Amino acid sequence: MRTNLDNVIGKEVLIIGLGKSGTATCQTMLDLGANITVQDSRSERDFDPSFLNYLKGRGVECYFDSIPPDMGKFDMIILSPGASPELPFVQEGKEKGAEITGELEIAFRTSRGRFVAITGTNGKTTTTTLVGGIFKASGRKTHVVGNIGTAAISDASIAKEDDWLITEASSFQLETTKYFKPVISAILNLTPDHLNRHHTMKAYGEAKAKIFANQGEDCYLVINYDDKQCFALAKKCKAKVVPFSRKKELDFGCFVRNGKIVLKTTEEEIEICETSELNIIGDHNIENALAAVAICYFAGIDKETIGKALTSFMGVEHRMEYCGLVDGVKYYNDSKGTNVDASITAIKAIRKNIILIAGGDGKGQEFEELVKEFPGKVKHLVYLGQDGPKIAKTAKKAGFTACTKAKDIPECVSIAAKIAEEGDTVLLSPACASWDMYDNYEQRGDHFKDCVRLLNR
Ligand code: UMA
Repeated sequence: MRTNLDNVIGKEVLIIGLGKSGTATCQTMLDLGANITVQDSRSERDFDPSFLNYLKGRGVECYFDSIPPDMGKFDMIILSPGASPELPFVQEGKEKGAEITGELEIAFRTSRGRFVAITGTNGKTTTTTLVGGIFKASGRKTHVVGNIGTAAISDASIAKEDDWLITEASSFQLETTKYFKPVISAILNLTPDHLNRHHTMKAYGEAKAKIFANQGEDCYLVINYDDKQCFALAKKCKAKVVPFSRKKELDFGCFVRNGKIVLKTTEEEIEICETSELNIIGDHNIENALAAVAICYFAGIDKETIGKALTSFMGVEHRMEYCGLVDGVKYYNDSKGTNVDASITAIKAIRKNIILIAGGDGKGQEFEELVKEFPGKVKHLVYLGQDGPKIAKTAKKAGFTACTKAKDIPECVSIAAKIAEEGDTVLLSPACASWDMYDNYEQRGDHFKDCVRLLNR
């Protein structure tokens, strides 16, 4: 276990949010001997009674849909990623002396394992899965954790010195870090997202840049050379910077030359594989592959293992996931396309004749950029959810009138199936979070796939 946390015995710790992160954090902090209070904005009846009994049995004080009356009593407040540090009662706790921190930071402090952390607006899950797969193929003891689904803290304390925690890190998780220091970090790209939480691009970029804030010369930062706004973050980095580029040959870093993925250092230049050997489609996936190659190379994995694992990788569920062919129409589930940039990337990966299903919780985004991608690509927009009408309004303003409203995913699929002709592609890529209609994007994607399966009957 790392320092900084061996002194929590008897300390008053408030954990905010009892989802995946909060529940696992609660378990870890109980094991470490802290006095725990939990707070969740949901009401008590939303939780499993046996779980609540367990908490009460272990002396945990619970506040559901209410706030602890004495915010001055806490030494530490641990936020779940979904909870903002700006919450007024969190600010009050801070003013009264509590340390404000988050689940990823606590995971780092409680773990002996080595962290690789991957962030960026898009591609995090694919790259994290890919890196995890390459690490596993190399025989390293690997935990694939973080925003991808398993809270890092769930595996943190069981990881040994030789274990690797391949961590997908969101801006929400990074925002509350203080000592977090991955051996290798990566920033894949930077485009607007989560602006309702971070308010400005500057603040969002700063949250992402915390991934390398504690890294020194013994560490690596892998970063997208082609994305100017992203690459600019590296100026402040003390780690060795390893750029990757899909567009330009580099003197040092990972890049594409004559259709081959090449890694070049001061000592050697190696060819990993042809980009045509990748099973994941689109330019963005070449970028994810370049980042993964750089991360794995600097973790000491040999080129054969990297090349073999890379070319056998089949992609990630809910991310441009092929769901089948019905009446000559291809269906793709990109429910993980929860922001404009992700959906633009999805549209770009398909050649033409797209029936796009989009909408949901837009998180304060504007949709002009999304709509700019429609000409020559999108035939029809089927929109749903809280911000679907905003997308349609933006499209109509730009002269794209082929828009149909649907009340839910089944109706979207049925409308899209009616409109689509042989050779077309139906693409669920909402450009929005799912939170207005589902618990998460996985549920939304699963529902979409179920609806597509029913079309086959
Ligand atoms: N809650 C509060 N107050 C708040 C906000 C939430 O009490 O102000 C409560 C909710 O009522 C709920 C709990 O907190 O009971 C949920 O906590 P959470 O939203 O932090 O969700 P977790 O279940 O802990 O899942 C989180 C990540 N969720 C978010 O960042 C919103 C998961 O990423 C991640 O997989 C998981 O930790 C494990 O690391 C999901 C996500 O949507 C996939 N991430 C965003 C994205 O990818 O765009 C960042």
